[in-house]
Amino acid sequence: MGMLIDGTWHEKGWETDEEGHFQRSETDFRDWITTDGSSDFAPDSGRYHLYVSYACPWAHRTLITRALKGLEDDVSVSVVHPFMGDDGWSFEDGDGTVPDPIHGADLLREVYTAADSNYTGRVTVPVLWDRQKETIVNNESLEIMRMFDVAFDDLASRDIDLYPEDRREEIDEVIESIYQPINNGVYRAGFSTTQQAYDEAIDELFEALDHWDRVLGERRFLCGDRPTEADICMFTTLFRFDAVYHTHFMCNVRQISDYENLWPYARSIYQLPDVAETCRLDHIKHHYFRSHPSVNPHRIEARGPSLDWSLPQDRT
Ligand SMILES: N[C@@H](CCC(=O)N[C@@H](CS)C(=O)NCC(=O)O)C(=O)O
Repeated sequence: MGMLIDGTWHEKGWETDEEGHFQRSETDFRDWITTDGSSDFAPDSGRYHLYVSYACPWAHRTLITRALKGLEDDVSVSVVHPFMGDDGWSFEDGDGTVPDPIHGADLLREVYTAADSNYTGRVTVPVLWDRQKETIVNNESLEIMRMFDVAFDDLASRDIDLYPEDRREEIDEVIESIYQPINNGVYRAGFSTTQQAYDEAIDELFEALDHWDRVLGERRFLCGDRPTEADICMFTTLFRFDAVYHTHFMCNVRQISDYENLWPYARSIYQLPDVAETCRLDHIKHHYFRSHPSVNPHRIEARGPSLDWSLPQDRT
């Protein structure tokens, strides 16, 4: 694992502050695809290419949105190998790995230096590449998800609006409110280097999960009776929770499968059309257990649990 500094690779782990709190870096490529000509990037079938890891919860958001909207024929995809070692993400052969058709890259960092030969920053997934301008449009999952949902709506082969106009404020609030305690909370717990930083993260995480379990006792989805982007953001963390975060990141106060509402709710998202195909527990377990030597130095992959995500659920 490492990062690019002025276009050169340096081996470097994640940062924590002096009190042991995990620090996540900001992403750098933040252009937008728009339908009204207000940016250099217009939605177009075949123009954009998405680089993902099946293991990564942030990249998974973009894959689910692409699937739910039916954009598979419009946005092509490359999938990195689940193991992230000293060289970062790679396109090494593996079950489910899909090579880079544009640069023929061996390593994901080549895609970043192709966009900016002096790039400084972490080499993360997801990445949205523009074949026409030969650059990275954006590498922030929430923004890529939003572009697929809104800007690509006319190309979408499935009529589903995950960011309906009348719920936007609420959806933004929910996404924001689950980010620190839940989506990033599992990382804050797992990568903390002091007891105090871990305790803070765990308290916030389980308080938030308990809260949303109660809300989901009253509501079908996080923002009402239809799935929205907020549910996708919640789901990618819930899907990894019992298999990885519970053990690997020591988020072991409760499991998602212990929750009365969160568990059937998470299954109901998994069971939406084409979502299951984006879910690769093998890549998820391989990545987390083997790629974080500071957390799991012997890189042993934990066996369980055996959960049936296709178990019927009667949420209506
Ligand atoms: N803010 C980014 C975060 C993406 C991210 O951190 N991806 C992780 C994989 S789960 C990654 O590629 N990490 C590589 C690294 O930090 O070196 C987003 O939401 O898109």
